[in-house]
Amino acid sequence: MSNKPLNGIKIIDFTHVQAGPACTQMLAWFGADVIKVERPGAGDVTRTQLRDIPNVDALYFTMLNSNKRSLSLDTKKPEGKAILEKLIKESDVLVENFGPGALDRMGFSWERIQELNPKLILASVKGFSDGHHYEDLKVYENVAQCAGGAASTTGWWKGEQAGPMISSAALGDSNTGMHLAIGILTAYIGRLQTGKGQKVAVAMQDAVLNLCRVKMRDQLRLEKLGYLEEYPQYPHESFSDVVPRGGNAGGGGQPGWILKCKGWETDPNAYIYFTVQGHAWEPICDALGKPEWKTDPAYTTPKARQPHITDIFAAIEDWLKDKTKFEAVDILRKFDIPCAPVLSMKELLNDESLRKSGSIVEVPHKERGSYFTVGSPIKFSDLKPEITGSPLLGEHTDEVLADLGYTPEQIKALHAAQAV
Ligand code: CAO
Repeated sequence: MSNKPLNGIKIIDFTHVQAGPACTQMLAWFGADVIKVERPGAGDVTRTQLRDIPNVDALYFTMLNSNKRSLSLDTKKPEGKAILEKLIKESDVLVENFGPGALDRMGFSWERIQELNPKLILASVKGFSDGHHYEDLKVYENVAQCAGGAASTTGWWKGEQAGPMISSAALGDSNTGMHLAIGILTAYIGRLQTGKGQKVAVAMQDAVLNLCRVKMRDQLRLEKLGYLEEYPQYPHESFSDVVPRGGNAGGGGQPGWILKCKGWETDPNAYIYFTVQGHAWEPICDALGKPEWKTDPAYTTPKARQPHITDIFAAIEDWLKDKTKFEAVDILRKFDIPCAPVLSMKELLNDESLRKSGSIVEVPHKERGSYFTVGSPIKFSDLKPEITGSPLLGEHTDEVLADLGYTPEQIKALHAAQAV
C-alpha cells in the first residue's frame, strides 16, 4: 500500500445517501480504512436508486463510495451489535448520518460510545443542529437549501420564472460532508494532543448557510443602505427589506452575467459568463472593439456604468453573436477578462484537462465493468489519490470479521443469523 497521509486511521462508515458518504469517500481517498456498515440484503439505499443497469449497483452509489470496504451487519440484532461494539473499540472514527435519534435507538448513544472507546471520534450529519427547533426533522438536499438561505437567494425575482430556486450543486449534501471531513480531521488532531475523542456534528442548514454568507452580508448591507448596487434591481427597481434574488448577477464587487453566444437558439449551453472587472475596463473595450467607451464619462467608472450595465451586456452579446462560447473565451482570455464557457456535463465528462488532472477518472467495478467518476478536487504535491471501485454489498464482511478475530466457524454462524 502506498504511503497516504490517512493510512492507519480506521473509520466506521455508518453513512447513507450522499452527505455522509461524500465525507468518508474523501477520507478513504487519502488513505483511511473506511468500513461501510450496511444492512444485510439491502445496503445503502442508493445502491438501488436510479439504476442504469438492472441488478447492478447504481452510479449514485458507486460515485460516492469508492475506496471503501463493505461490511454487511444488522446492528439491531444482538450478534450485529456485538460486532459493532468490537469495531468501535478498535476504530478511530464513526461517521453517521441517520435520521435524528436513530443511533441512540440502536443502543449507541454518545455516552455508550465513550464507555466503549473514549478515543473514538463520533461524527454526525443532521438536518438541523442539536437543540434547534427543527432538530427532529429528517432532511434531504433541497430541504437544506431552503432552510439554509440558498433557495431564497437563487433564481429570478420577476417574470414567469420568479420564485425561490434550488441549485443543482449539492450544497446540502456533499458540502455538508466536506465540512464534516474538516471537523473529523480537526478532532483527530485534537485527539493527538489530548488523547480523547469528541463528538463532531455538522447540520446541513449550517453548512448551506456557511456558503451563503455573502447573502447574509447583503442582508446586513441592505438594512443599512436600503439598496444593493450590484444587484440587477439597482438602480431602476425598488428593494424590499429582504435580499432579493439576483438572477445571474456577479454577486460581488464585479458585475457579471451569462451571455448568449453563437448557436444559443439550439444549444442549451451556448453561453459564457462575462465579468466586468472595475480596473479592467480598458481591455474590455479593446476586446470588444469599443475604443470610444474608454473615454466616455458614462462608462469610465463602475459607478457610471452601473445604471446601464444591462445595455453593456446587450452590446457584448451583440459582439458574441458570431462566436461560439469557446471562440469567445479564446479571444477574451488574451485580454485577461475573467470568463468561462457554460460547460455541459457531457463536455466536462470528456474534458481532456480534467481527465489529465485526475478530476474525472475511470475506475474498474466488479459488476459494471468500469465507470467514470469525479476524482479528488484537492491536489497534493506528494499524494496522488488512486480512486478504486466501490465495494459490492458485504464484499469485505469475512475479511473485516477475520481482522476482528472471528474464526471461520463464527463467521459462518453470523451469516446464518443475518440471512435475509
Ligand atoms: N442494521 C440495522 N438497522 C440499520 C442499519 C443496519 N446496518 N443501518 C441503518 N439502520 C436503521 C437505523 O437504525 C434506523 O432505524 P430506526 O429509524 O428504526 O431507528 C433506520 O435504519 C435509518 O433510518 P433513517 O431515519 O436514517 O432513514 P430514512 O430513510 O427514513 O431517512 C434521511 C433518510 C436521509 C432523511 C435521514 O437519514 C436523515 O435525515 N439523515 C440526516 C440528514 C442527512 O444526512 N440527510 C442527507 C441525506 S443525503 O441526501
